[in-house]
Amino acid sequence: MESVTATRKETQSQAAADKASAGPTTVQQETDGFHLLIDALKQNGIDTIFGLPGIPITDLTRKAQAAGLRVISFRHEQNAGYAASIAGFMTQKPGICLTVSAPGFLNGLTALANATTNCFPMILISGSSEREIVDLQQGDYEEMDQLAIAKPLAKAAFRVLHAEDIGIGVARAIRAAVSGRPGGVYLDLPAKLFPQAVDAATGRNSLIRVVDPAPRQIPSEQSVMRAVELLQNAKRPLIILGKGAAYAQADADIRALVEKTGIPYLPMAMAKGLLPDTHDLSAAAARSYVLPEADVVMLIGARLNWLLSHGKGKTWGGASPKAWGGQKFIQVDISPTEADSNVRIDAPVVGDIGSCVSAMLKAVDSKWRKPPEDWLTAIAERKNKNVAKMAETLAKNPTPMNFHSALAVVRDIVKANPDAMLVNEGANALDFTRSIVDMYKPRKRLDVGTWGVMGIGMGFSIAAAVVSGQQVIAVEGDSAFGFSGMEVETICRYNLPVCIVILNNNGVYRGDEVNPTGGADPSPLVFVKDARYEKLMEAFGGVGVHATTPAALRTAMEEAVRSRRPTLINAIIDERAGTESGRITSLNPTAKKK
Ligand code: FYN
Ligand code: ADP
Repeated sequence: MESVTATRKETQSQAAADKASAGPTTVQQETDGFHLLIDALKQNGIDTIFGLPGIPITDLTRKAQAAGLRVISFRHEQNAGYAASIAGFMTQKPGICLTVSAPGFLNGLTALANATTNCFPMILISGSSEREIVDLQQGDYEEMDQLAIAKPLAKAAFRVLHAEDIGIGVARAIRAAVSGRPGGVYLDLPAKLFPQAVDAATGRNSLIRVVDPAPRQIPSEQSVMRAVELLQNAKRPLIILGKGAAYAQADADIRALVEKTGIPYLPMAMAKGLLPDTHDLSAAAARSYVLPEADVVMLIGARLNWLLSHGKGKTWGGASPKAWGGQKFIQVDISPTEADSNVRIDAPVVGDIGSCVSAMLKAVDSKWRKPPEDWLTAIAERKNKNVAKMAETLAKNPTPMNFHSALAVVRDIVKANPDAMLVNEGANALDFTRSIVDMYKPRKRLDVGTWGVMGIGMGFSIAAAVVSGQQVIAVEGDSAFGFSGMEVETICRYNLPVCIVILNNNGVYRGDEVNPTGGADPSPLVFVKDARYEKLMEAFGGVGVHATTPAALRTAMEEAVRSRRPTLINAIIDERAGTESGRITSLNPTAKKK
């Protein structure tokens, strides 16, 4: 039901007269911009706001909390923005980030741009300064034309000037964020809007409960048949599952399609667990074999961007860095313009993944022939070899710890707690975790995404805990942690079940670099040696652990999961462990060394 939180506006004399007579009250019901915004969000199923109070939205955060919204207040807007964006990914509802004007807005903007890049639905709501002064550039407090700045970085951007338009502004923002390819939306709310009074009934009528915000998009029958035929005639078919497939929440049908067709699949990082990583048809451990060898590749919610070497070049068996490897591609995606962006797409299937996959499932009938046995055997051989090699490395117990011996522990803990959310960022800390730690359920792995951005760690962890209520395990490089480390206070303040494991090797990539001049300054790539990150958590009442062995790490993680207390484990890794930029060393213009 609609629930306009009306402010009671009574003249003092009227109130006094009523009090005196104790007779029936004549009140004029009014609402205002604050309450209309809160009601518009609530009516559309928004229950949480991630943000940071300040001028002009301080009172909004108070009133939102008073009205029953959960308001999670951060130490820096960027982290609130990342939290909102990943809440959007997890729930298919736009995650809301609320910031102050100019600098607060800009701090949130990185996360908004990242959300757009990653196709996460999010709305950044920022208060802004007085329009008349901003537009004449007369030098207002935190003066900035925020709408103009947000536009190129967002999927859509809107400004509301009149309280009666808040309902429409919120409705447009929600539709833009979640329909079609999801993305980041900016909503500009000037300070003057909030106290604007509106008659309560008019206000109530101005609100919109958005009907069918992300309408199904049914693929054409012809496109489905074209794709299925191509797959059926393939000698070496491969399915690639991306985070769009994870987002779609079509888990059972995606699994059924893989299993019914018998086609091996490769999960992109955030699609890990969509089917359990231990699934027989997972080709993750044979990645560099299947990409060049496959003859037909079906992408489901994955783009042929840098993470897939643009679908061409040596990774795909091409003769030179830009040469096509000869594969035919099927692309299942909601965006009709995604196809042909890097290589030819022979069979685009445009629609929402749920509808596309269920249509394909129907087309795969009892006459379906599974892929040739020699393809499956060849993959299994590569896979078994890599898995055995990995098992051997994981079994070692070097002193000091390295990434493998520490992550062998994380792997066991995640296996024992498959509902736990895993957040992961860093370079080596990211790459090793991705290939060592198996995921068992969909949308449990949250990581640096399309940009490979550092700084998502604590924002994602907080949202993961708030949205899912599950234990969160954040595996962080020591450098990556630094971008959002202050949010451990937020984690403690809300008493969230977050266990942070810092794989600490004293620097960016590794910790043993020296200043080549012999000067007093350290290398730009190293940090304070033996930094005691765990004390940061202790400072706010959480549990801090300094772990130098896998056994100590295991005990600390088990205790964190048991107690659900905020925990930071400073896992000391050999400072010589780590490669520049991890598995993407080749992207460094000069340092091509491995
Ligand atoms: C994978 N592998 C495994 C397993 N899973 N071996 C054994 N067991 C298991 N379970 C193997 C896989 O076959 C590869 O070996 C290797 O491990 C690496 O697999 P991965 O990670 O899937 O492959 P790769 O080549 O690293 O993937 C490319 C990529 C990925 C671009 C998709 O690197 C990625 O997502 N990178 C994001 C990086 C990022 O954003 N970094 C931020 C850095 S910040 P082979 O088959 O033998 O090759 C600034 O520096
Ligand atoms: P990854 O990084 O895992 O490869 P990408 O972010 O590159 O994944 O690709 C995700 C793709 O999924 C995007 O092209 C996006 O348009 C698409 N997508 C997102 N949500 C849906 C959906 N519900 N239905 C169909 N496609 C979707």
